[in-house]
Amino acid sequence: MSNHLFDAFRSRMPAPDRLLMETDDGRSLTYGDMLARSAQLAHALLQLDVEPGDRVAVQVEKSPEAVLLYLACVRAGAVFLPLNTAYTLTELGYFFEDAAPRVIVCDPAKSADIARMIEPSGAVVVTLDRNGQGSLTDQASRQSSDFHDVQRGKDDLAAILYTSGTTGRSKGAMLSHGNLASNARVLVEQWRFTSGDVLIHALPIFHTHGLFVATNVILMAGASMLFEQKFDPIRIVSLLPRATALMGVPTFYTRLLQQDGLDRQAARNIRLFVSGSAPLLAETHRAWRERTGHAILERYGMTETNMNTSNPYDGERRAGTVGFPLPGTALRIADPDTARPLAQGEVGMIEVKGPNVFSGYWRMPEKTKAEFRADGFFITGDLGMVDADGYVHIVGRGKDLIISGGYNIYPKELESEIDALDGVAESAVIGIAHPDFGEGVTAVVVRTPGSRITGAEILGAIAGRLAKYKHPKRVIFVDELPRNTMGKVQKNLLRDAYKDLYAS
Ligand code: MLC
Ligand code: AMP
Repeated sequence: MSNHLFDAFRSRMPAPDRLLMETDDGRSLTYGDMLARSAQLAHALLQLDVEPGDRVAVQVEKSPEAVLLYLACVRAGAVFLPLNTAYTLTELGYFFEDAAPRVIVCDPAKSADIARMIEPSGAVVVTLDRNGQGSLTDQASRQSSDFHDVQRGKDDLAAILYTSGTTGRSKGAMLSHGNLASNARVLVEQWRFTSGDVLIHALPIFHTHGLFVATNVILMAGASMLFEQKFDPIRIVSLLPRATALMGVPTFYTRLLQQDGLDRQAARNIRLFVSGSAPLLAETHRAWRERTGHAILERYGMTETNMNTSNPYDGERRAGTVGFPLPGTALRIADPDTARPLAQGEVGMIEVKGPNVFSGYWRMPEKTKAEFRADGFFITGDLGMVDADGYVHIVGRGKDLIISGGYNIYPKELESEIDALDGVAESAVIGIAHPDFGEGVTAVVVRTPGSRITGAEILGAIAGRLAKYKHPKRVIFVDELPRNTMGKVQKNLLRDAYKDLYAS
């Protein structure tokens, strides 16, 4: 039977004894192990009555088993729904209600709370731990290591990834087998991955970057990865001589530059450093080149579209740009209001179309419609321009979004929480240049008359409700927020006023 995405991996699979991954706690997994164990997990999913198209929501720590579970979902025809391990129970409640998963896979510490929370929905809650009796891994160990992959075509869903929305509710981006397979194939070709490559994988695997860019590219190339639980710059420098490639968010590169051991000698075996998910400062690009002799290759993507553009493998990797549209992806710059295509050099909305672009938001036809043009181009929300040589520059965002260390934070979500507190009249949450995270989440708050609410009290109130990475790094109190004549808060004035807040 044909299973579009897994067949694509299978077609490039090396000999069964080739290494797929080695972990920082000394475990290794070959391609043969991957085939057998993902088959066992796929059987275990079917035993839980998972049917094609059913969602399997997964909030677990990074591990080989988590990757195997992703592949098992693909093979069983299920829709993999990974969730950031930082999400609180409050945040999870929304995702479970919206996605209505058949199975929820979580860490043992959370399973009782989650089971209680979703009780009426009928979803099954299981854990993935290696030693736990009754865990999915345990159930899988008794299954056959042969599995007939469930038939899935290129338009069938492989995954749903939630992305926060500018106006509140998170939206589930529906990604098909074809979206993932086509993008991985293009990236393998563009970045010249072969079965001889060894990638340092230190990204989380619940977002596009770590899961679809890094992991899918490795599977599609039949290559190997050094699979790190966390990003630890000292350890990454020590791993460089054993690897040929590294993919990271800009914070990886700025933190690595602080390591004395980072030099040409350490990077002697590396052929490619890739950066994405947030803007890489031209200054970081230059410093990296000086220290290692390598020009970082910057690319641009998003959850809804996978990767859209990349700097060239051969040819100039131009600092401050995200390179050229990938083969098969059409990119244009349009007037955000009228959709009129703009000329080269003009700044406007980046719009994209291609096999990489998702089919829509889960159960949100209206929101889906609003973010596509009539001719099928997706409106990214990023503002950019194309220079005379065809390089795409991202010059800003048309959406109120903060990117901190590669994670997206929508101010609206924080503002709603803060505004609801006693003693707060209103708030504006902004991103301010931050030397480590790129942008630092900052809350500017107006107290109600007579209120003495403190920053610590505000942070205390959102702890347990919102994931830690979303929390403001600073809370600033002001008498009033600047507004334009329409009454809209002028966040640009606030960003200007506090631009040096985190300057080191
Ligand atoms: C952790 N913290 C963060 C944070 N990460 N705060 C803001 N922004 C972040 N990104 C919090 C922690 O909870 C902690 O709080 C404090 O900050 C310091 O933590 P740390 O130990 O320094 O953080 P660390 O665990 O080292 O994580 C930093 C990081 C991580 C950069 C390694 O954030 C990371 O892996 N980012 C990658 C995100 C990613 O994969 N994005 C891709 C999205 S896909 P406290 O108070 O407890 O000390 C996408 C599409 C595309 O965007 O194009 O790729
Ligand atoms: P996400 O919704 O988490 O997938 O984040 C996608 C957003 O990250 C994009 O819409 C961009 O705003 C941003 N992004 C990704 N890569 C880059 C890059 N190389 N430079 C600037 N912004 C980027």
